[in-house]
Amino acid sequence: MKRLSQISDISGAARAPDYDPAAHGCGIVHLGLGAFHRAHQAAMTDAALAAEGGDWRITGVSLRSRTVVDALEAQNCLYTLLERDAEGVRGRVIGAIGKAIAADPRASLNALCAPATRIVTLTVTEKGYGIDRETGGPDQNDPVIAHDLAHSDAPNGVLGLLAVALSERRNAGVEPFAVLCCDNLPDNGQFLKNGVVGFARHMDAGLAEWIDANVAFPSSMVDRITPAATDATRADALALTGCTDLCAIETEPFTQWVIEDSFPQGRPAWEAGGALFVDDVAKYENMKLRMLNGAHSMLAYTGFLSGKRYVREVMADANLATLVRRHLNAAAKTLTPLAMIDYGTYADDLEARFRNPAIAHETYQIAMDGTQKLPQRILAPALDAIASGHDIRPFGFATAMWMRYCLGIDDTGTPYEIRDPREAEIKAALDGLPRNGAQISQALQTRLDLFPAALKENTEWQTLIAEILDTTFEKGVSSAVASEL
Ligand code: CS2
Repeated sequence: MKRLSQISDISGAARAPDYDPAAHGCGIVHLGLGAFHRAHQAAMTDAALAAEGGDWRITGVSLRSRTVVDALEAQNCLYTLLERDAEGVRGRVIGAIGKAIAADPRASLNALCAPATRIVTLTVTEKGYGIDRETGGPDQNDPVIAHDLAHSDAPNGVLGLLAVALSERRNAGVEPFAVLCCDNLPDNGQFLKNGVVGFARHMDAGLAEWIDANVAFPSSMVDRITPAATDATRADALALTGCTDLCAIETEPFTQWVIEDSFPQGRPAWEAGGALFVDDVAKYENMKLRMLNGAHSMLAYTGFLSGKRYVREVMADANLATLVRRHLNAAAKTLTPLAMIDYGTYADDLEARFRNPAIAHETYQIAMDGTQKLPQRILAPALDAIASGHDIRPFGFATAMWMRYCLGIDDTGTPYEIRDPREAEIKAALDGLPRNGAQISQALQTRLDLFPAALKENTEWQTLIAEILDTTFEKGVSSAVASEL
């Protein structure tokens, strides 16, 4: 069987890039070479290269695993992107990645320092930055940050890599790159800027000032539901291309990228892939975080605890689907109006995307890292709902379901891993507590610094969560769901 490595190898029904990838140099370094990057920013860059060309291929850096790098390098960094929906599956081979490198500080720094690198993009997940949400600076309790502060000659984390690379560029008289955060965090450009400037301050105050004044950190909102690839992904890629492709990934047809247009050294024509350039991303980001991601987190905990493996199964359950719509409506009420967008239509479209029968998106995957997701997805809109006198029940319900999930055992008695970077703290907070809603809720709210004071002091919020949790303990999660209807 042929292994995908040349565009000319593609004999099946997949579409090959409309340009010659080898004719384009690299101008972007991407940190975090996971499926989401390959389904989203790399696909948009591919469209930009086809439309307007330019030396904008991507050097992808995998910060953790070598596996994806070896697999990509063995196939000349080409891979098949499948789009699935009720109509079927379509495939396209992406040529935008020019090179892949694994966690090797010097190789990563060389790529970051190359004068041709004009943009650095990142998808490292919420926890991957090592930024302390309270101070906005580097989290000194994070082992990667601690290592990098002590060894700035060989940084492993993103703050260290960016600060050291910017320092080397400054010393060499090379213009800085623009840094484009593509993770689901509010005001993600400023968030990352604060982290990098904070890290640089530990190295050299002058460097921190220079980064603050000279480096662009545009914010962006990214959206494309991308489940983990499976054997079915690889089998369909083979059928469509005629080639074995170990890097094939699958996603939904929908894609959205809203970007602040701040790229002093230029950028690819990402509009060609559907990107929207705006002056202020914040409203789009809040819409997506509170509606899509907030509903996702709610349905992930509730669905997982109800025995639903995939989002589509949650949506096929009439009671759960009603709660998803309730959550979307409640989240929409916390948003300020956005020109050209009707939040009701956006909610309809989200429901349709969640229902996509061809996408196998696991509730357990979305449930991961709750401590990193809850603040911006559930707690921030809950605060706004309180301030404006709107119903807080949907947010209290989502929070109670996360707390129920934190127990690590479902109603059938099956244990599971919580999969959260703060799992040890969650376990310590709950250790020895009886199944009592008020006590469990209190413990998680006081022992983890996630909950804003205005929520901790709100008696309606407290009573709501304790009651919902008690219903799950006394009658099970399905009764708690039914009581909401
Ligand atoms: C999901 C997101 O895993 C999660 O937490 O909510 O990854 C979601 O699928 C993407 O943000 C969609 O763009």
